[in-house]
Formats: sequence, C-alpha cells, structure tokens
Amino acid sequence: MTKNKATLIAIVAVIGATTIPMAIALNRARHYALDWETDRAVMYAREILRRTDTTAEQVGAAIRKIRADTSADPCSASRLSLMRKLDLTSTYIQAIGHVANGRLDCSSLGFPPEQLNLGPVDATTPRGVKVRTNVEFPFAKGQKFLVVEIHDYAAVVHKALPLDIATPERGTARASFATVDYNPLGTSGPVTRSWFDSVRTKQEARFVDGDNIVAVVRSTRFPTGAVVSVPLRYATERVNMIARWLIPLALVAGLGIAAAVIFLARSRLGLPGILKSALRHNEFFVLYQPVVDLKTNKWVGAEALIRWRRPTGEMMRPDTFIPVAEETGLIQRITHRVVEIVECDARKLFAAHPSFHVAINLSPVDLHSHETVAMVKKIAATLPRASVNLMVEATERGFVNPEIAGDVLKEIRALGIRVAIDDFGTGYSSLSHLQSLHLDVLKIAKAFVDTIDTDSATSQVVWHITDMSKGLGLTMVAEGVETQEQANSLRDHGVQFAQGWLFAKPMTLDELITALNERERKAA
Ligand code: G
Ligand code: G
Ligand code: MN
Repeated sequence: MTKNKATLIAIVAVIGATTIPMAIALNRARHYALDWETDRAVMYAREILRRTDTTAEQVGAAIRKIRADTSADPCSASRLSLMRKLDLTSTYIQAIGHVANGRLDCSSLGFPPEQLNLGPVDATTPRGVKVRTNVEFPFAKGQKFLVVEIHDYAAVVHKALPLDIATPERGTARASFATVDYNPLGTSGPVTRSWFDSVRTKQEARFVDGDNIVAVVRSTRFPTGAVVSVPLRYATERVNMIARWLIPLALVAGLGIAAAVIFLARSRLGLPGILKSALRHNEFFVLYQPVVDLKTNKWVGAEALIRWRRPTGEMMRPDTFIPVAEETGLIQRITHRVVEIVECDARKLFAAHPSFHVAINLSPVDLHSHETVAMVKKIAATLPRASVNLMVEATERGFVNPEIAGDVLKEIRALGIRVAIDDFGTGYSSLSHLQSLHLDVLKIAKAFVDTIDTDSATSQVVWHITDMSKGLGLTMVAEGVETQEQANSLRDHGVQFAQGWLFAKPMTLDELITALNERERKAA
C-alpha cells in the first residue's frame, strides 16, 4: 500500500463516515421538524373548528329556545327578554333578533330596525340556514359581522372570535369557511382560497404550499371548516438548531475516525521502516533445521531459517515479514543478512563437520537479480568446500520469469553450488520449468507429505511427484515429516532425505553443533 493510496482511503473514509450519517440524520431531522410543525398547525386548525362548531351550536340552541316560546308575536316581550338573556349568557353570540324584510325588526340590541339592515344572504345551507358573512351596522363602523339566520331568527356573531387562538408562532394565518360554497366566514392573515378545496373529499389535509405549512380540517357536524398556515421557517429553524450541534459532533467523530484510519495505515506502512531499523540493529538471527538421510538417519545438512526478535522481545514470524520485505524491496537486504550470518557460522560448523551442508532460501526477487550471484560467489570463496557445504533453495513462486530466474540459477550452479526447488507443487510453475531449469534437488512441500497414508483425494499426488522427480534425476528432500510412517513411506518410494519435527525442530548453531558431536560420538 502506498502512502497516496492510504491518504486517499483515509480521506474517503472520513468524508463517508461524517457526511453520510450526517446527511441521513439531517434528512430525518427535517422530516421530524416538518411533521412536528404540521401537527401543531393541525392542532390549531382543530381548535378554530371547535370554536366555530361551538358558535354554531350556541346559535342553534339559542334560536330553538326562542322558538319554543308560544306567544303569537315574534317580538313579544317574553321573547325579547329571552333574547337578551341568551345574548348575555352565550360566549360567542353578540346579539339575537327577529328578521323581517331583510332587517332585524326586534333584537337584543337596543337599536331601531332602520339601523339593523342585514343585506343580502351570502349562502344557504341544505337545512335552510341563511348565512350573511359581511354585515355592517352604522353604529359599529368598520366592523363586519357574521349573521346566521334560522327560521326568521338571527344571531350576530363576531367573526374574529373563533379565530382568536393563541399560537407561539408569529405570522400564522387562520380562516374559518363554509363548506356550502367554500367561501370564507372569517379570515385573519393571508389565506389562499384554494386551500379550502383540499378538504372537499376528505376530513383533514396537511401540506406545504410555498413558504407555508398548511392544515385544513372540516367539521363532521356543521358545514364548516378551518384553515391554519404556519410559516415554514419554524420547521427550518428547528433543523438548523439540530444542525448546529450535529455538524460539529459529526466533524469530531469524523476526525476521530480519520485519526484511527491514518494510525492503522501508518502502522502498516511503518513495517518497512521497522524492518530497516531491524536490519541496522541486528535483530535477525538464523535457526538451522537438520536434513536427515532417510536410510541411515544421519544428519547431512540443515536449512537456514531466518528469525526476528524485536527489541520488545516479540518474535515476528517470517510468514508475516518476508512478504512485506518482498513487496517493499527489502528482501535482498534480508537475504544478504542471512548469508552474512551463515558465513560467520560456517567456520565453526564445517571445521568439525566438513561434509555437512547449509541451504539458504532465496526469494523470487533474489532470483531476478544478478547481485545474488555475486553474493553467493563471495560466500563460496570463503568456504573450503563450497560445492559440498552450500546449497540454495528457490521457491516455485520465483519462476514467474523463468528466463531471468534460470540465468541466475545457472550461474550459481556454474560455481558448483547445488540448487533446490522449494515448496514444490504449491506454486503455479509448470512441469516444463522443471526440465528447462537446471536443478539438483526437489523439496516436497509439507502439504503433500501431510496427505501420505490418508484417504485425502490428493494423497497420490506425492507419489506422482516422486516418480517424476526420479525420472528427472533429482535428489528429493521431504519437508514437514512428523511421523515415522511418513518417513517409511517416503523412503520406500525412493525419497532420500527429509526434514521435520519427527527428526528435529529448527535450532541454534550451538545446539546444532552439540547435537552433531553427540551423534558422531554415539555412531563411533
Ligand atoms: O521457518 P518457518 O519457520 O516459519 O518459515 C516460514 C517461511 O519463511 C518458509 O516458507 C520459509 O521458506 C521462509 N523463510 C525462512 N527463512 C527464510 C529466508 O532466509 N529467506 C526467505 N526468502 N524465506 C525464508
Ligand atoms: O518453506 P520452508 O520449507 O522453507 O519452511 C519450512 C517451515 O516449516 C518452517 O516454518 C519450519 O519451522 C516448518 N516446519 C519444519 N518441519 C516441520 C514439521 O515437521 N511440522 C510442521 N508443522 N512444521 C514444520
Ligand atoms: Mn525452504
């Protein structure tokens, strides 16, 4: 992973981690705020309708009471006193009177009939209730009243009264209207007539029209409806309020995630740095795993296996750092370090055991560089019997580019040093490589050894490998041998050598020399 890529991932992660949840949250908040404000508008409209309904109820009840009087004269003294009493006791009725020739000829008001002209009827309900919506009286100039007439008796109602509800939102508009003709009965503030139409086919409507949240309700008992509009900005302000704490919170969360992502990216990017420092501080060492002759049980050689102990005491497995070293071009320096260590160990080892050998692992990168040849040449020069004492192992993965890899191996062989193909069968090299490359040894991967004497589907593959290897005249070393049965089967199939925990685990140079001396003493 490159630094640019990591930065890009971090940026994308931060943008994603902050903006996506924030956008979702703000969108939800917008919905909730709108719902909340709309609910309030509906509540206001219902309150206006309740007051309108109460007005209608009071008018109906009052006129019923007056008509219950049995006197012949509609303007009898007993009726007039009843009118005054009802006027005084009902909360929404301003006055009550009798209608004759378009005027109140007697009423709870003390004015003469000439001053109580009602004017033309604006609407008549199916039940015969006549409604006048804009009645003006000379004694109350500038005020318009609603007059509801039933069976020649009429109630004068103050239009603003049902609309006069308290709302914390300023700038609300209200109206009550008749569903006979969908004309307003009373309005307060800018109300659009078309809003009334929204309840022609239903009981209640709520919607946004321009800058307004609108709620419209229709009475189930009277031919009336009510409208309230609340400026949309109340909902927007609520969202802005949420956004004011949500955005900083999301930014903090995003920065936290960014820090985490960058930290993770750094720690991955940092491994090459740590590897370089490990090379400088000699944190690598080598363990040797003996190679055993399957016929004689003699230890004939050993594979050098790198180990890394961090200053913290932590052991790093080659499986984790070798791939990183290969990716970042540090593997050649690591191979070089192994060669240095082996060179240093060689004198002590080969002085006492001159026909013993040590195998060094070469990585695919090493196989594609001619510097490797120079390196092997240099160590070979220090060894009295290099062609006996030294061997290199190249993993199958190394033959991606068989021409170049082949050249490097050919030059190493030209020095008289044996070459092994490691982990054979686990990579993707083809059998044709085996013929074209000049090899001495084939190392059978542990994966195949594990299948010996099992009923696994691939348990025969190992014997195809041994047959082919014999055909090519290669010496075989089986890896990861753990049981005597595996060792016996391998020996019976002509495999000459083996490594594995059955014989010995990887060990230090001193342990190896001690063990070799001990075995020679016993054999003697
Ligand atoms: O030693 P084991 O002990 O865990 O080795 C794990 C893997 O690391 C094996 O595939 C082995 O071949 C590889 N390995 C061990 N030492 C070296 C080394 O010095 N160079 C390279 N390239 N691979 C090594
Ligand atoms: O790929 P290469 O052969 O270089 O790696 C050998 C690896 O196998 C090392 O990690 C070594 O410690 C491990 N190893 C060697 N012998 C045995 C064995 O008998 N059993 C198991 N499980 N691992 C082994
Ligand atoms: Mn190996």
